[in-house]
Amino acid sequence: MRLIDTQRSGNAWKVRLLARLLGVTLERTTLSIDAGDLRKTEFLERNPLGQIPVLELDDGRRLYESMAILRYLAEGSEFWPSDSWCQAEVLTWLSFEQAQHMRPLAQLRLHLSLKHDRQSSDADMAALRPEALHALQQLEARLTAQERVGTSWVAADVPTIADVALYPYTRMAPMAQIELDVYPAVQTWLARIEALPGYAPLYPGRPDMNYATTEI
Ligand SMILES: N[C@@H](CCC(=O)N[C@@H](CS)C(=O)NCC(=O)O)C(=O)O
Repeated sequence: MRLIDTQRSGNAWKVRLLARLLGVTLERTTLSIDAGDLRKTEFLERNPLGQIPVLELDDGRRLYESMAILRYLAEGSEFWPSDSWCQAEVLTWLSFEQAQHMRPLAQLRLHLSLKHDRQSSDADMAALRPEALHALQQLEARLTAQERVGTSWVAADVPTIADVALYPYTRMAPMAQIELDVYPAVQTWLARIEALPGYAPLYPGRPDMNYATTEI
């Protein structure tokens, strides 16, 4: 299987992280958003939605959208529990990640730390900040509630694809100019994910570069 990604994408990081946690080897084609690779016909033929990550199966089929890719890769593992109630809980938190969490955090990171084309005081950035804070407060509340019932993870009593999906943009929140100090349960959870066997940082073998801005 081949993953089409970019080095800095949090959505692609989810897929590389899960693959490493599962011990699955993915070939990689790493593109550059800055160089316009995602607007080229060759890429748009692979994903008409024009976004990475894309997973290419050995038989030529392609999957896009990180949630769908995580679900596919996790089949048969604890990261996609077999119990239907647990599956529904995982879907709840995957949906939260896509609808409320990823967009404000990713947009703030993109403009304030990668493109440097906005100030935090600009109207669009200022509007995103409360959305991002609200999402982190929701995650903190969920993890605190889970701890009360003796569970360390977002959706189940084992790590699932919901934890994997929520990890990258939470970890990179400081690049969105949001500090994580006021979210103790979130910080403990991040450390727990980083202690899982197979944990993959954003840049291979370089956990010190999780906030790096270079495309290489
Ligand atoms: N909902 C999608 C979002 C994917 C996404 O936003 N990808 C970004 C990189 S992190 C991208 O391809 N951006 C380029 C663009 O939208 O032009 C997913 O979860 O996979």
